Formats: sequence, structure tokens, C-alpha cells
Amino acid sequence: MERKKSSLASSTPNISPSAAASNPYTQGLIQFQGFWIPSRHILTSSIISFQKYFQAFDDDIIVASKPKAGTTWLKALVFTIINRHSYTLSNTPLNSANPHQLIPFLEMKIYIENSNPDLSKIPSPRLFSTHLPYPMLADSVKRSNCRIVYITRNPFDIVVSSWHFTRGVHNLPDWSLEDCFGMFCRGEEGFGPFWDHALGYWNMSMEEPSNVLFMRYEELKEDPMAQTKRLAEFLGFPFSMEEEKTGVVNQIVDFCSFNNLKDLEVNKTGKMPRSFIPSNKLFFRSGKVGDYVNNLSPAAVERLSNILKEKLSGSGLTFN
Ligand code: PAP
Repeated sequence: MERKKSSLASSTPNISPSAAASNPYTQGLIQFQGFWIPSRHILTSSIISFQKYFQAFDDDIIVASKPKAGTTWLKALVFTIINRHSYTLSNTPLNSANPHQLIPFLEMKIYIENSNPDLSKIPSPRLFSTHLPYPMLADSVKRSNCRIVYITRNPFDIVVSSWHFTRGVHNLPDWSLEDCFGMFCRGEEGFGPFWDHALGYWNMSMEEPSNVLFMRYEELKEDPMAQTKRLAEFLGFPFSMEEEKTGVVNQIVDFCSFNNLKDLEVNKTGKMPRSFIPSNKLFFRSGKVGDYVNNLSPAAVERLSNILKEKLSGSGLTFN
């Protein structure tokens, strides 16, 4: 099926400095193709390479998300579901590698390391990930029948998670939540604005439900069994009756749970090679829904709720 081409995706960079870039506590964001991109990764050129050279296959699987929406968790689930006939849970590579190593980022890993890599020999289905918004995906992804799984999360928890993570990664103990929150509300955060990011995938999941699956962190928390079965079905690797009866789904859910993953040695003390992230443990903080109430004032919650109401109006997409 021919997918819609985005007017935002173009090979011509449109870079303008952000007010945030002059703030010593922020990552130095630049506006690029309509979104805010963290410039520290030299991401703009890797994004252009990805858009220019990536050739999608119909059986590719792409995990897509905004940072801190549940990417690590979803990668663990996707990897385990797809590879469940090759590995048992005691010998899965997830025991010795962080999920991000097993499902690499297209723009933040693959096309940074090589501007035109040969990805054709990777066994199928190839598993990739991205934090890029839908309009910035390579046209070949949009034209192919590959499957995209998108995960989102209530933005209040995303802001708080992102604040903790950024302070930890960049050693910024003095960076205030107020600063971080203000930027989020202006849409000035990595791969933001949040609402445009979510809307791109939301709309595609409505238009092409067999190509784009829209998942929510909160639903995965509430009913991980049902959501894991839904995910496996969408990926084309559904669980058999026998697997359901013998507890395979349950075992995968338990293995990929926050408590299990965070206690694996690789995620307690490990660090990914050539990564700017100092420790894998930064990907596992509290893993809760609604943790924001301990950090955001009711006035802040109301402010962001009003912004969301306006930005998402008429789309059918809502966040509780
Ligand atoms: P990333 O985009 O940098 O990869 P991502 O994995 O999307 O980050 O989000 C990290 C959040 O998911 C953290 O949330 P918190 O700060 O509110 O705690 C992290 O704790 C949570 N998380 C990581 N793994 C899991 C898991 N298996 N189950 C539930 N939550 C998880």
C-alpha cells in the first residue's frame, strides 16, 4: 500500500538555533524538519542518511517512540516474542545485553556509525527502532508494508522521567524540573513536540491499522498479558493455544517486567559500548504509572492538560 508522503520530511535541513540551546542545562536542541532534535548526536546528518538510503523490507519491524515512553520495555517484549523459538528465557541475549543493543536505533546508532550501511544481510525479520516522528521516517518505510509499533505514555510521567534521565546522563543536579517542564510545554524537547509526535503515529494507526500499532505504557501496565498477545498478533507471531495454556505469555511478561529487567547484572552495572549514556541502570528508574503527582504541582498539570486539549482537539487522541 502506498503511504502518505509527509510534507515535513525533506532532504533539505531547516536548522534554526533554539533558545534552549543557550541554556547550559539543556541538551542543545535544534529545530529540524518541524521537530526539536538533540544536536549532540550529530543527528541531523544521520537522519538525512537514513531518509536517503534506508530500504525497508515488508517484514521489517520498527519500534517507534518518544523518549521515556516505554521504549526499553517494548524492545524487550518485541525481541522476546520474535525470538521465542530460538532462545529460551534462560539463554536469551537479553540476559547479557540491554534491549537497546538488540533493537538498535536507526538514527541514533546505525546511521551515525555508517552513513550508508549494508543492512540487507540481517536475518529477517529485521528489528529496528526510532525516536523519530512519523513524518521524518524514510519514504521507503512509508511505502513498504513493514510493521511499526508505537508506544506512548501520559506526558506528565514522560516529563518527570525525562528530567531524571537527563540530569543523570549529563550530570546536571541543578537543572530544575520547572525549566524542563516549561520546555516540554513549548514543545522544545528531544523529538518533540510531544503532541505532534504522538499524532503522527496515531493518525497512521487509524489509517493503516495493519501497519502501525499504537500502544500505551499505561495499558501495558494494566493488562500486560492482553497487550502482549495483541502485540504478538500484530507482529505476525501470535501465541498458539498451546503456548497460552502452558504459560508462555505469562513467562514473557514476567521476564520483561521492570523488576526482572532492572535486576539483571547487565542493566545494573552495564554500559552500552560507544554510548554517551554512562550506565544502563538509567533506563530503569521507578517504572510506575502516575509518579508525576510527586513532582508536578496541580497548576502545572492543569497547564499541560490545557495545552494537550488544544493540540489534540478533534483527533480522537486523549491522555488521562
Ligand atoms: P528511552 O526512550 O531513553 O529508551 P524509555 O525506555 O522509553 O527510555 O523510558 C524509560 C522509562 O520506562 C523509565 O520510566 P520512569 O523514569 O518513570 O521510571 C523506566 O523506569 C521505565 N521502564 C523501563 N523498563 C521498564 C519495564 N520493563 N517496565 C515498565 N517500565 C519500564
